Amino acid sequence: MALKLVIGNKNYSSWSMRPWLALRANDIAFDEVFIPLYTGDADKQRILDFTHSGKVPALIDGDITIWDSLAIIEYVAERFPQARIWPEDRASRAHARSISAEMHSGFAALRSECGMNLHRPVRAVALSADARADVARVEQIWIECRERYGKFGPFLFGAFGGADAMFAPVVHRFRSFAIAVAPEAQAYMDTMMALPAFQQWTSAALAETLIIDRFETA
Ligand SMILES: N[C@@H](CCC(=O)N[C@@H](CS)C(=O)NCC(=O)O)C(=O)O
Repeated sequence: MALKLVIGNKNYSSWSMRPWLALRANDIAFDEVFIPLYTGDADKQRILDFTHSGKVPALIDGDITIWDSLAIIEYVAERFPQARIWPEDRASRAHARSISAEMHSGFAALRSECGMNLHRPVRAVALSADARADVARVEQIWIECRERYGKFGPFLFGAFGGADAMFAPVVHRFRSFAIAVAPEAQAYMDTMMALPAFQQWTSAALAETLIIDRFETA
């Protein structure tokens, strides 16, 4: 039975984007179940019918349901070891998991001040000190990875993997909020933006017409 990935609006749902990219960039087949977010009780119930968390993304693999973006990426890594979602080397894998968990649990200021909204015209806004600190930390993470693993390829640990999937929406945030970054970080963003799976998500997002007012403020 094909995997099913339940996702929200591609324009806004950065959590949906992460496992979607992990699957698509590795050519793992799945059916996409799109449920528009914040439209009211009926769509919320459709999400609840898949997962009691009431949130997307969720991955359905037969009678197994996995919810939460990072748990899905971990599951995909186990289920499809040939995809090499995490680096083979134990120390590098620990590093990749650390930055992925840091992304998953942190960066609240950046997330709230620079929401992912692919339709939004590129425009800078004044960021709080906390958001600026988040930007600096993301740059540091990317640059450190590029210094350590650049010899293996252009992504954080060489080939595209779980950590890249976790940071992909940040590339859109930096781009659309015109956040200037160091050349090494910009090179990583360019690599990500050239990834076919990233481009597929982006063009599907730009084709969406649904507007979620609460995300159109920045
Ligand atoms: N920590 C969760 C966050 C999931 C989440 O917040 N999803 C949002 C969309 S990006 C959602 O489903 N919102 C719909 C709702 O709360 O009704 C993850 O990593 O998957």
